[in-house]
Amino acid sequence: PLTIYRKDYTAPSYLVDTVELGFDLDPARTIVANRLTMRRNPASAQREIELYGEDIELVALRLNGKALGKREYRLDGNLLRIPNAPEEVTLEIETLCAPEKNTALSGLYVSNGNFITQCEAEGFRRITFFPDRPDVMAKYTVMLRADKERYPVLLSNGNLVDEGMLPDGRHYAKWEDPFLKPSYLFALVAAKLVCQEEKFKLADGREALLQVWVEEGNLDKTDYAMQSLKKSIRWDEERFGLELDLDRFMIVATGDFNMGAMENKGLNIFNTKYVLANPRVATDIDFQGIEAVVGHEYFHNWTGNRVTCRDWFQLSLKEGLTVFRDQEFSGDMIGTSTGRAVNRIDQVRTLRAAQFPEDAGPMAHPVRPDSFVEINNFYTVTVYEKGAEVVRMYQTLLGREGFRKGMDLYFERHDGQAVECDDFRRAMADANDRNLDQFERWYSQAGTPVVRAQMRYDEQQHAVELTLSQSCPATPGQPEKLPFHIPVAVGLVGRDGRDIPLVIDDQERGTTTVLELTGAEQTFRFTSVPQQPVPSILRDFSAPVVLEYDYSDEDLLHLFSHDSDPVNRWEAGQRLAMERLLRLTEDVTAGSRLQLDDTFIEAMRKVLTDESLGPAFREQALLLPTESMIAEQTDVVHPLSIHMARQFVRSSIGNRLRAELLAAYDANQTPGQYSPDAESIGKRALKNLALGYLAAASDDEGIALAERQFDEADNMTDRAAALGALVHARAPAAQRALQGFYDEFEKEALVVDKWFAMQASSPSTDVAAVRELMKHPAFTMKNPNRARSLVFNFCMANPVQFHVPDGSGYAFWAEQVMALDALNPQVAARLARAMDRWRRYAPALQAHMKQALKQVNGLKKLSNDVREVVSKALA
Ligand code: B3K
Ligand code: ZN
Repeated sequence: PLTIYRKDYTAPSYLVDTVELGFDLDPARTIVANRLTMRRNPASAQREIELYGEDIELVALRLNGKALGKREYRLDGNLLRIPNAPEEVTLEIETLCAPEKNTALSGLYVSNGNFITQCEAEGFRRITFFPDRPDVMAKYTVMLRADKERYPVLLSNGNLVDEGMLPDGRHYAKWEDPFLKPSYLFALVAAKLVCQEEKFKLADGREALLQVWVEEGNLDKTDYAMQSLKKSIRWDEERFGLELDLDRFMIVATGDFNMGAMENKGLNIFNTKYVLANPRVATDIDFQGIEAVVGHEYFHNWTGNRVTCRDWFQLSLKEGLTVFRDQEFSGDMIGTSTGRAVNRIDQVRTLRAAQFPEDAGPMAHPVRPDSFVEINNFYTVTVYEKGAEVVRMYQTLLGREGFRKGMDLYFERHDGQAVECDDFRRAMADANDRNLDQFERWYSQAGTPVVRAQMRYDEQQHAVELTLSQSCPATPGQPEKLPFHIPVAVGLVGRDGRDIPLVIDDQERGTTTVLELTGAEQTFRFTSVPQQPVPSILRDFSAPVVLEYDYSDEDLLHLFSHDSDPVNRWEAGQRLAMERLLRLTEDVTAGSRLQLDDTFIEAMRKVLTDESLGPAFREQALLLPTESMIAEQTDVVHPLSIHMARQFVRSSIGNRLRAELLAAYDANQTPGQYSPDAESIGKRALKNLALGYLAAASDDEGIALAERQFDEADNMTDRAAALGALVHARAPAAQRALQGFYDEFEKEALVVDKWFAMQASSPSTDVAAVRELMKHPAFTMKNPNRARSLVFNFCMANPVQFHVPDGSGYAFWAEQVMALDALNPQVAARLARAMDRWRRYAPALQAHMKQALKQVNGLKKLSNDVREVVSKALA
């Protein structure tokens, strides 16, 4: 397959002014008429018109009214070229496609009888021939025609300008989008749907019509999405002065969707998972996910749509920035400072559990990649989550106001344009009169930097010298790295647990200050420090780095009890736990007796019983690092040892903190009507964490509690937590509960997904059991949510069974990747990544993994998507 390089970018040869699309929608045979007005791009030396088309049949092609003969254009693979075209051109293109055969869910497809589109990144070319690249922005008019009874609702981007009846029971709707947009933001929906709608007053007094469209029977699950949309609109007005620019904003939910949601202009299309919720079927985490994703897609309207990407290498320009915006939105919606911290801790956890491993593996790439084979493989945690950290660092360096100034300048300069990550960085620098040249390395260098800190206390001078040094491991194609510009937020915690006021160069710097590490090594000197402090470094996780500091247990316990920065307070607990988990993992492998010290248990007891801390924070503090996080810290990974070590700590906590856990369980009940507010969510989280630990202990009381909770709970959060506890503890009641759960929720697809997921990730579910589950009538590989719930969860969230010594888990993986690739390459390539870190496993496992990878790579007929992932893994 062909590798595409960022350095090879050239401007488009022709620009498109207007696009008129006509659709005659038919599942088997849809006719698309496309009328384009184009003109030569003065910025390009290229004279040929270049259009892309994929899996569509060209029926007719006319240029300035004249049909083009076979010799007047060339069609090689997916590229249609028209040489010698005049300066100004009107192209008329007629094509055919078969939406019902489109299992890749890219382009125009059918989901449960409804027409849906997904065009990002390169799906528009599966609808019509077009210069399908984000730097070609045009005005669209869309005419939809379809059978009225089967498809009563006809939607596209922008405003509805006309509708009416046609002969033979068909009807039409005409939509006009007043804004310039790239083709990847085009969307249409032709469907049998119903909507919840509302008029909403915007800051400038205009009224906008907001709609959430779902299948009949789901109108009882749209409230939260609608509320989240209204909150998002308000928040963007208030925090960034950005207003909704359309009279109408629509969200459509579909059950068949490759990812979470899509920000098409004025017509966001969502996976049902991020729209549908009520207390009966959705958990707290689902509610939070809806708020975040509704916000994310809405915020794209400015960061992504009004200002878009020049090319797909710049993807993080819109994604990193928009994730940062949705994170800030979620934080502001919680409001309280510990609430925000808990939110931040979740972000750190995601980064460590998913992005750090990616950055250390065969698919490592910079936030702005230099090359790719298949762009869909680069919608990654690096581009999204690390990209968001990079944006967050501007705010940390420039302050909130400085960041806002940078945003204002960015829009002032680039509204209506397709730009690069560098343009964003320049806006931040210029608006604040700062030099951010070195900061560019966050975009160009892959890998997680390691910051090593050392502290020296000078008793005579009452001064602290903090020496920070940085390095970054090699990544594919980047053997050497240059120093990054790293904001390191620091505080000094005194013996009394209070922050010591910071003084550098005779300047008072408050109790937390941001040090800027730009060299390979730098020393910062703090004066007026009366006693030797414990340093609290990287407060609020001020940069996406690994921090190394030789903390003693005593230091960590001190920070765990006193650090005024809640993120570092949590971090101290994680360090205490990680140290023990690593040692215990070695003990399991060596066959030594397992022991957990009182110091650790006492620290956990203290946090569990500290009423001054909110329940949400206590839950985070008591949550152990995940098995994948532990694996990342070991040289040779033995998944079973890690699992057993972690289970040992879990059951020890369950046994030794039994009374306190029971008390926390009782104290954090949330009687009365369910509400997904932060405080109640925190209480349920702590209560259910306690339940999990109690169920992992050796007596039966926890199990009995879980059974009771399962039977009595009136909301999905508590139901699912209880069921999970029963299943994971292999309780005798688990089977009955699973059956009851299925019977009750058989008709709720998203709950059936949970049912599969819970079993797939349970260490009692082996390969044979997964194969059995795949025969269940409710299972299908064609639906991405369902495939993820069972197959992905087994391969990615059940390390004990996936990594069984005989390699049967890997053989299963190979089989499923190949089967899925034939249906849906994008989704298959995601599953392919389960093998990313294969070189880190014990040699016997490695051999089996390599064989499975080779088996997939040996397939002649393989998508570029999967080919890129497996060949990079083997390289
Ligand atoms: N921009 C879309 C992602 C499209 C993925 C294409 N494979 C969703 C989002 O990030 O908001
Ligand atoms: Zn996005």
